[in-house]
Amino acid sequence: MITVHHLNNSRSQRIIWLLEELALPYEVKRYERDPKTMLAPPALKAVHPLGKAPVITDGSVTIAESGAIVTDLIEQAGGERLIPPPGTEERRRYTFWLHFAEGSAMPPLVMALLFGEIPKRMPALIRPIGRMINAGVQKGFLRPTLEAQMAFMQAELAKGGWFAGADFTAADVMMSFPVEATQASIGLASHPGLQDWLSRIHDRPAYQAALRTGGPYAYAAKGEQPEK
Ligand SMILES: N[C@@H](CCC(=O)N[C@@H](CS)C(=O)NCC(=O)O)C(=O)O
Repeated sequence: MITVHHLNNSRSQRIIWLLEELALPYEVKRYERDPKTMLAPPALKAVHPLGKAPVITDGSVTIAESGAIVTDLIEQAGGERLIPPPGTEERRRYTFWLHFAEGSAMPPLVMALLFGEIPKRMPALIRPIGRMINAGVQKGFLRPTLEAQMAFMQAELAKGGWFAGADFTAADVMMSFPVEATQASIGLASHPGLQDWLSRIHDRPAYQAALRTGGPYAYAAKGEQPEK
């Protein structure tokens, strides 16, 4: 039996969702973030040395890293479901988005979060300097990067409706967290194509079932927030 080690409000939500889409048997072990630091509890380090979510275990097998877990689960499900056939343009697109999600889309989102924390954690006297550093990096680098990513993702989705083409695949599952995190960070108001895609994934019965299993998930809000 696959166990998903699930941290609240985290990337492990999409692993529960994928398991629901594939109808593979699994169980969930929940971990709660420290409300102050937002870090995972030490118990997750007992499962995997990095102590981050997601991790899956099954007997003696332990797998960390979302993309590696998604690849393994697709193989376990027979290697044909939610993945385009090898040698096709759709398969190349699938592989691209599977890597893009954590390799390119997430780093600027994490940086935007961390730089936003800098002024909050500085002594009041020098906080204005922290605010200046944050504003400079957000405006000069992070915002343009996020804007370019949103435009690119929307243009690619317009080609077939889903990230790999005309069919929903596990690439859409991988891309859910970056798009949800973009919505939470700067909003998607100027990108209706991304909002539409987000609404379509949120409406999927398997996504809804995963929410019931995974517990409260702050990123599941529909995409109608105004852009910040
Ligand atoms: N690239 C990794 C990122 C893992 C990661 O950073 N997970 C976050 C949750 S979204 C985490 O565990 N954060 C808590 C911590 O760092 O203590 C993946 O996709 O699995």
